[in-house]
Amino acid sequence: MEKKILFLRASTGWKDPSPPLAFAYLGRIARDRGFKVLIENLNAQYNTKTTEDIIELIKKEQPAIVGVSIFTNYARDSYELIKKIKNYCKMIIAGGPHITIYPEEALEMGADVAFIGEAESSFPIFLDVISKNKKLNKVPGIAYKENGKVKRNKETGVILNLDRIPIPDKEFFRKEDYIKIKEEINNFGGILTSRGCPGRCTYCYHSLFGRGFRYRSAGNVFKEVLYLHNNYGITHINFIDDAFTINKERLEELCGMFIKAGLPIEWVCATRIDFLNREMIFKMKKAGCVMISLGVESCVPETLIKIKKTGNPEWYIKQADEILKACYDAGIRAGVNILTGFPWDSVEDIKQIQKYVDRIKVYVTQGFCGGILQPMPNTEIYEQYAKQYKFEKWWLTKESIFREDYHPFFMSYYHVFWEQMQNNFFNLNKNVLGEIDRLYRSMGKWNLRVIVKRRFKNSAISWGISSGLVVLSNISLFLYKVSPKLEKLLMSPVARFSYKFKYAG
Ligand code: B12
Repeated sequence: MEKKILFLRASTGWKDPSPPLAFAYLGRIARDRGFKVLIENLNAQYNTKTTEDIIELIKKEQPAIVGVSIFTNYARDSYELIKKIKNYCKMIIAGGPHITIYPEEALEMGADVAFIGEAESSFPIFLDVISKNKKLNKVPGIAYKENGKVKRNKETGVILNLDRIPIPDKEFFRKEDYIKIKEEINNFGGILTSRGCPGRCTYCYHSLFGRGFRYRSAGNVFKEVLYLHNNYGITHINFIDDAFTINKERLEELCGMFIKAGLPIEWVCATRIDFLNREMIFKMKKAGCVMISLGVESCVPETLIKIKKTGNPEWYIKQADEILKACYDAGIRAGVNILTGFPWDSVEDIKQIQKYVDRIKVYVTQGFCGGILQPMPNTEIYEQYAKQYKFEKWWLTKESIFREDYHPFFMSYYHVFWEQMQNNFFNLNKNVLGEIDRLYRSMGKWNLRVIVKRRFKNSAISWGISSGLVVLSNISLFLYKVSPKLEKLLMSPVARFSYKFKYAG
């Protein structure tokens, strides 16, 4: 009988616009070892399948292995899914950033095997062992139960030569799970070109890929670009690295390859402002870069130092200004991430950020992003404050507000981080929260301006439409406070229309 593996991701309050790369990497490894690969990402933005559908699928396909991928913020949803499907599965394995820290938790919650760290080295050995009915003690980087006892094998360590990992395969994903309208950006173009980040930011999770920066060669990365372009007609590449521009020489080499190939491919990336300069930005533009997302996070000196973003806030703010100006001059859209919700945040701090946002916004031509701090386990901030603020293991108890796919209209563009604000992990007082609320709404207002401006060049028309959307968002916010059901009833047609409008023509 054909061996099958089914990869699953639970549905969460925050949908995936793109296919999870983990399944593309691991799917390829499984396929190369003779497994038929099935994927059901219940969190894909247009996947409407239910847990019952998954149970039916498991009964029909009888996969030898069911693999679940887990981030901290949806660990609870994932464990619920595991509980419901457990009786129908032969073997459940779990992996991902959260499981790397808490493999035992996954076993307690019903998984048979938990993968610790990067799985490209352990997973092939695991598949071989399973296929030959050998013992799991031969597999590095896993935890499992034997006779009721948890066993944890020796770890694999990070993978040093990333070029040796086979290029992730996107053939297992259904396009319609991620793309509804023809004009929507084809999100299959995500590429990870490096692992690890030398940064020390105290809020950032780095337990999976570590702090040692490892990178793929320019040639190896470009091979993936060509694979996506030739096989899937991808013309939009999203480099999803934490800081894509860390290695300047490689960036230049890669830019040279894009320029030489002259293909109709545009690309976007994210990075830190201390790994960029004007010259690099202009070269990136020439090579097809259309947007850079910058992890600025704050302008408050005390915060920048406390979160270990920089030891020199004055230099940092100047550098951010220069980078933003260079992106503007080069014609690359700039996105700026702003993070708030730190335990020490005061009304004055948030007002200072508001002033900063107002000052730089003309250069923020992609819009603002970021969020309100969700303390991820094994980060410095979590370790320091979890006990004090009593949010230890919050992922097991905190339920997301939105259990169904519909989110109120105001969250679509205007107040994306509204739900994160409700979590209030650090018991911030009403005044600080009120200021944070205002800050993110003003960033949302700017985002609407830039989104609409990209479609309508006439400034009076674009101003009119974006102002209309701000008014509609505020109506939605008001209605939601009166009654979420009423908001859904009245605003879901608006949400549907605005979605089509965004991608039409
Ligand atoms: C792209 C991305 C996203 C995309 C997801 C798109 C998608 N389709 O997956 C978007 C933008 C939607 C997103 C959103 C969020 N993200 Co995000 N994201 C990333 C990013 C940049 C890359 C993820 C990736 O593809 N990595 C490459 C793959 C190969 O790695 P991987 O998924 O970890 O898989 C490897 C192992 O974990 C393991 N593995 C994974 N799954 C499985 C399953 C099995 C069965 C096995 C055996 C092994 C295994 O094997 C893989 C190969 O080594 C990472 C940072 C990073 N550098 O990884 C953050 C990251 C994963 N995100 C993170 C967070 C916090 C979030 C948000 C909560 C953001 C927020 N502030 O609110 C949301 C929540 C999403 C949700 N669904 O609820 C954290 C997770 C930390 C944690 N403890 O879980 C990370 C690590 C960033 C960080 N440093 O803090 N994210």
